[in-house]
Amino acid sequence: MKAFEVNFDGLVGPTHNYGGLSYGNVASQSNSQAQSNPKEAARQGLAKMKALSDLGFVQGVLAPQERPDIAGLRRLGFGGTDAQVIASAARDAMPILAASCSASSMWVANAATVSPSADTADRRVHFTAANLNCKYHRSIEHPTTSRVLAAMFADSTHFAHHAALPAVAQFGDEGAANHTRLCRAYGEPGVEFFVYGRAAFDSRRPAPQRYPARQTLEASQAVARLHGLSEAGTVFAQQNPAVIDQGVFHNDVIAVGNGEVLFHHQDAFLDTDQVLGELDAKLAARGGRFQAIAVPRDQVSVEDAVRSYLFNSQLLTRPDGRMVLVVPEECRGNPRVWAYLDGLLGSDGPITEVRVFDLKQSMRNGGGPACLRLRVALNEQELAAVNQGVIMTDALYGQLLEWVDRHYRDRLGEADLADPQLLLECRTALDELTGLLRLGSVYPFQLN
Ligand code: SUG
Repeated sequence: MKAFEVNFDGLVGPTHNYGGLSYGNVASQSNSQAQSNPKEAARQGLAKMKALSDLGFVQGVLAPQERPDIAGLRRLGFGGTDAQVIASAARDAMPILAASCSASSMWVANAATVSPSADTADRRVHFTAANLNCKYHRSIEHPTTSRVLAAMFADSTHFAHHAALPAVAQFGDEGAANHTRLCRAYGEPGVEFFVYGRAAFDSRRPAPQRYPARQTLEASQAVARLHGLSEAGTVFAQQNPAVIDQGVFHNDVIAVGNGEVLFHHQDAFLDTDQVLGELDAKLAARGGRFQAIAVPRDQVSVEDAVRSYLFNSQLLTRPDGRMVLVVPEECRGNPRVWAYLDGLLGSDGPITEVRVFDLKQSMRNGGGPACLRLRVALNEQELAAVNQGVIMTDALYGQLLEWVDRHYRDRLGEADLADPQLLLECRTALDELTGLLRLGSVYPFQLN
């Protein structure tokens, strides 16, 4: 049976702003308080989705969330009408209101970890929503994420959904941003590669000193157990703590895998030789031929990788079997990275094309092409069982563009977050969106 990797991209929400909320994420910290443009952000994301769909890739859309998160603010003691909740939070706790307004659910690589049916014990596609409990603004995403994923992948003969792991730092889970899958073909059993930042229950393992390690080994192991993965089909590796301290807050900022290829920075992992050896052996046992492309630090430094987001690219297999690397504009702006890519294309390797996208609005918060998409490998039957309302078509693209133009502001600063009108705009837009994407009722304001 034919199988595909479907990329579901997060649609940027109407409250996209620069809150400086992510300690350890250099872009988020350095653009704190800058004016954002939610309309442009959503258009940039849609342009990428449309371009990839036009190239023949199956492309999906993942809906944004209701913000500000009024229910969350009520849990924190702000009361009265919705407008009063916003006003008192703005007066007494602006940083908490800002966190409650974040459109961070757009980075859907953090929405969940997904295991294709070829890898799982019960031969269903498994999803575990990420608890994202390292940051408040992200920890509030998973309840709605779970409802949206359940509405997209509703058929329980093909899809299994797991609730987010316990919300404590020891089980910190950032979803697919720390997970990649190697395989000979998407529909065949593959090797799921989990990369963690620290081992929470083993203090002898090294850990970063400056910035938090968001993903723990114990969280990755729990996800593998929930999904029914085999030992032959999993590899766990520790991220190099030194690169976390340089701003590599997720593994997908320093490595990306697809098919039999792992494109990574030389300094990405601890115990690199052992990790690559295990990937090689396990993929070989599944009939695959592992190909690691290690980018040397003397050509691209970790700092260049963090600034350009070279590794936060999408590595996609074209219909002709060659691979295309989808990179952000910032890669072209960095002479060392651009020279490296030039050399890569001239080499005899599997990557034969580079496509550049302008994603500046998202990049200023540390979100590149790979952050904006959740990969789901599906066979033909499973793809047919997906809610077709979320699959990108020319018609849906046109409707979504028109919807963005009608509902989104073209400028948002911190003061605007206190405007109660923003909540109403967001709810009106999302109510219409659930109709366009045929999701039913998924948002708190639709459920009460
Ligand atoms: O969690 N930025 C996100 C970026 C997530 C990128 N995702 C992947 N690498 N897969 C984060 O740090 C910044 C929000 C702000 O500062 O307003 C933010 O949440």
